[in-house]
Amino acid sequence: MKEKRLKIAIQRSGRLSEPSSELLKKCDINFQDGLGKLRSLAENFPLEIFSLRDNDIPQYVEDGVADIGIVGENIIAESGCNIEMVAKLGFGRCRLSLAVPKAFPYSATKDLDGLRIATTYPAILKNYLNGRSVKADIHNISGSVEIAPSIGLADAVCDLVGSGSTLFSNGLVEVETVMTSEAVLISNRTLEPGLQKILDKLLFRISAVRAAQQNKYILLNAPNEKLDEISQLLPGIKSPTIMPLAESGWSSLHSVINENDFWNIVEKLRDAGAEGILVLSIDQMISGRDSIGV
Ligand code: PRT
Repeated sequence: MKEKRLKIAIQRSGRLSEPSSELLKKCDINFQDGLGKLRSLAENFPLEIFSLRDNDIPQYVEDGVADIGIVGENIIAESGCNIEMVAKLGFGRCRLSLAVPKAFPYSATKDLDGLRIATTYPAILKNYLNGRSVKADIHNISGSVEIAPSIGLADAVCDLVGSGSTLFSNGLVEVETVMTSEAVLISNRTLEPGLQKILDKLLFRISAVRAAQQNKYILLNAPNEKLDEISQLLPGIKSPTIMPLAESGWSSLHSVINENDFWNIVEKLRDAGAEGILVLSIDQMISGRDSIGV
């Protein structure tokens, strides 16, 4: 019988392409002839990959052409497709914001009443404005939204913002966040059990990769009389591993620390007498209890 394969759609060329294929590689999934073709089969996991335009991905997943996909929350919200979000992926972070020319005396959303707003996200914007009883003239344009006010096409824009430098260099000021977004894994709502099983295996690997990205492995040497104090500083998964060194009176400690606390903890460790501190990145981290969700 032909082996079942889960079909995943990722962006063919754009901001999410590289991080999406990187994530699959970190899950130890290899593709015949690499990625970049429209269709590719994984060699060591029952996965088939489609490289598509990201705007098309929610519809393909809803229709079952692809079983799962990686796409930004902004695209999902705009599509209105009936799909399931199964995991946040931690990349492609941005926000969809309203922005106005610098000279605009903006104080609240109602200041946009009756004005023209250019965007590539008309459905999200309409919904947002309706919720605030603001009636504006929404101009749906397909790109270069940020130049719309300077060429007289609109009074304001609603566009994706990363660093904010595009808005700044076009003389625009961000005034409201309509939504925040990151890349998520989406799934068709009615996956058959065999495909759901493959998705569960993929999610297990993604969860291990994501946990590893958020943590670092730390090794250090400490004088025995400082072990208690230094151990207290290392939260780890459970308690730190402690092993005696060849030099008497000294021990080696191994633990895992979260990247958010990283510098804070390392400084405290050094002040408490730790020496030879080594920090390593982790490929995968499997705790057995962690799960990723949306
Ligand atoms: O051709 P295709 O339809 O596949 O791709 P696309 O042109 O629609 O999308 P692409 O590759 O530009 O972005 C893919 C996804 O990346 C988006 O749908 C978002 O989920 C996410 N993302 C994250 C961003 C940004 N950050 C981002 N900064 N998408 C677009 N931008 C653009 C923004 O539109 C603006 O033009 O970057 C500019 C602003 O950047 P800053 O850093 O100057 O603020």
